[in-house]
Amino acid sequence: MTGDEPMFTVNRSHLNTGLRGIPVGTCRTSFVTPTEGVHYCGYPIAELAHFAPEDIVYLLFNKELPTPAQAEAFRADLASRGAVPNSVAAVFHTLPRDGHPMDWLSVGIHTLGMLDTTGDWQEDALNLIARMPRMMGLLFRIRDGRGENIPEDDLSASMVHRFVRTLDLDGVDQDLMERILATYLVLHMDHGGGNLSTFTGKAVASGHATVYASIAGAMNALSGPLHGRANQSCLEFVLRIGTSDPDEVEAFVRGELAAKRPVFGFGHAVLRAEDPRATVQFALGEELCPDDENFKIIRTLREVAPRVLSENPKISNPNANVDIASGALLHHIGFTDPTYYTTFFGWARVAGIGAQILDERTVMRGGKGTPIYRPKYIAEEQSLRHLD
Ligand code: AMX
Repeated sequence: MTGDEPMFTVNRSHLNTGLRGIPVGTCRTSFVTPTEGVHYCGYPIAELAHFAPEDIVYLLFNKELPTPAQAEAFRADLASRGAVPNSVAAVFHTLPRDGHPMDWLSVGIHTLGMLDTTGDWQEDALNLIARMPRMMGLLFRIRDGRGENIPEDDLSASMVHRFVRTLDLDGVDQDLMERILATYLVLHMDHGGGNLSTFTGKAVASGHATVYASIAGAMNALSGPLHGRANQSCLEFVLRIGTSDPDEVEAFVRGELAAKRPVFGFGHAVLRAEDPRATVQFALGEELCPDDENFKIIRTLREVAPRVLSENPKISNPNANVDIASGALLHHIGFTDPTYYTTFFGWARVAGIGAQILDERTVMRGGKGTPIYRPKYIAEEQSLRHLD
């Protein structure tokens, strides 16, 4: 294929559709297919689900899974970058406690950037990834009013362990929490080049704003209810159902559809089968918490909702999406407030967005990088006029 062959024809009907389906660039970290969902650097996500998050960060940045020696060296590299300055906690103490956790996350990333930006795309992306676990733990604790007596960070530990250790919640099974969070992070790290938060992060970076400013912008994009915050809405939906009785769940689903409300956790813009990330999390739930009340509800929903949704031929995919199961699992391990859920999604995405920013800034166009984003907008209802 030559560089000048047409790939796509833009018609007037494509305008004001949010660039939906219009090719704008290439992505080296992941792609999504209708049946196998997201693939990271070619590997279907189902094959990667049980890797350690650090190995998948390595994959996204290096495009190959690490050998054992490379994995060990990469963990040591992250450990050397992970220290979070005390002033991050000081800034968190000044924030409104009822501010949304995603706004806290964005402020936290900006704060890290103000304290220590090197200006090197790779250094800054890896530094931010290494600092996320501690920053996330501080965010949860201080927003919850538990800002005192925070355990010291252990930089040599895994990313997930550092978060769980900082959080130091009473009465929870920390091993279970680590297992579920590790899988959650791996499943959510990347999802192609054009999803809103990734696109936003790359767009901000294209003007040579810092990695921190770019990823804080991406987190703001992710916070919207039509994007990352859907996982918060999903668990709120499950809690509203409140029963795993199939007849009652079916009546609830039909009631939501009749009221023109979405059946959360089902449907997808690209996938045409159950999202493998949902399948992985259902299997994890069957193994780890089969009797959890919310898990029982989503198990019933998984049976009932696709059947009911398929009655409407307009719905392209009646099957479960990634968000159906993650909330029930997070709730089971002690995260009972769904307003925090999107911060886990954001934490994971820092890796994919960071890797994509690095590719766009240092690899694309033979290393020159993608130029500053400037799509064309066509003037509407603006005939030329002059002041009399
Ligand atoms: N419940 C109710 N209606 C649904 C539906 C669902 N689960 N899934 C699709 N539809 C409706 C759409 O709203 C649309 O209606 P319209 O023609 O009146 O606008 C019609 O069916 C056709 O939609 P589609 O082509 O199948 O999907 P889409 O690309 O327009 O939307 C999505 C995809 C995810 C927004 C939609 O399936 C939805 O709203 N699902 C419920 C909310 C949810 O779970 N969101 C999390 C998505 C996971 C993710 O991507 N992070």
